[in-house]
Amino acid sequence: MLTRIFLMCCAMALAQPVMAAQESGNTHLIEMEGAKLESGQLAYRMVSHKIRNSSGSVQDITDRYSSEPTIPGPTIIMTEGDVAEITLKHAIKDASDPVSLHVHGVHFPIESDGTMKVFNHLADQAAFPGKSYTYKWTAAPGTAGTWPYHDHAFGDPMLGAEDKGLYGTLIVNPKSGKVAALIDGQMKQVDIKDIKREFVLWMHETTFWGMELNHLANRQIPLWTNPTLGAREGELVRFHVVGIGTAFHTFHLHGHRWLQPGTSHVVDTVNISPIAREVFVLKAGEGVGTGEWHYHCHVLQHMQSGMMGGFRVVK
Ligand SMILES: [Cu+2]
Repeated sequence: MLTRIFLMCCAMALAQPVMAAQESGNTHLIEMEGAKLESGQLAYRMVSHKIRNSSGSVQDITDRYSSEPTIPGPTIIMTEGDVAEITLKHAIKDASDPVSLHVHGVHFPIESDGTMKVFNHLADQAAFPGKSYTYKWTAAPGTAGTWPYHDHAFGDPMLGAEDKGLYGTLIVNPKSGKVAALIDGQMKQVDIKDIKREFVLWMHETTFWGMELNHLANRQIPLWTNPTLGAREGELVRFHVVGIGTAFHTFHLHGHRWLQPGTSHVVDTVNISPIAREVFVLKAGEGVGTGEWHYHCHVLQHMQSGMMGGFRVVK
């Protein structure tokens, strides 16, 4: 009897975090597909994203996304306490290999690992041609951050095809709604809702692949390769710099500096190794004003190959 009570208590304790998340947070109902671009590269596309809140009302935010497949893929934004059900469809023409979705950072059961049986010893967790696969993620407390998601199945059942463009970004905002930043030369807590523009920059071999999250227009704008970014002087902007592939980079932004997350270090150049991230908020043009500020990888060989872009700060 005691054992039974103990087991019941354990089961309740184990079940509690997921239930708490479902009760307090939103549920994201997402449909995505893996597709092929005209260039032959692969890319994810957002088909549908609906958010159901704790009282059951549903908001459709699909129109915030590009209607076309993009590199990087759609940026999924959640808040600590949210859960997501993501159904991935196979839409890669003339391909028999399955496509999958493997995410970092958040919690998920082993069935949602997005890997193949040869890898997880359980099952193929991927969408085969004409089929789909559903993944469940929980943005549990403590999983706030910017995380990559990517394929782990196509072409090579051990590695997948992230190298061909099947990768994207998950942002889990903290429940507090605030992030640390260096603003007007001081460490401050910034309200995330005051950030009107975010730039997602993936560093892949010798190219930046970018996306703007424009919260003024409620749109995700694909920026493609080595883009020029734009902001108004004094605007709070958040950068999400992510590495992918095999190369090691040094991300540098001219004229600006930021607080290295979790520290009081002020930096203007950071190392970005594959799947490493640097996420920071700054005030556009702070102390330096308007101008065509540049960002680039500081590895000379990568710079020589054109790994750079502009950060245009205007009045
Ligand atoms: Cu580099």
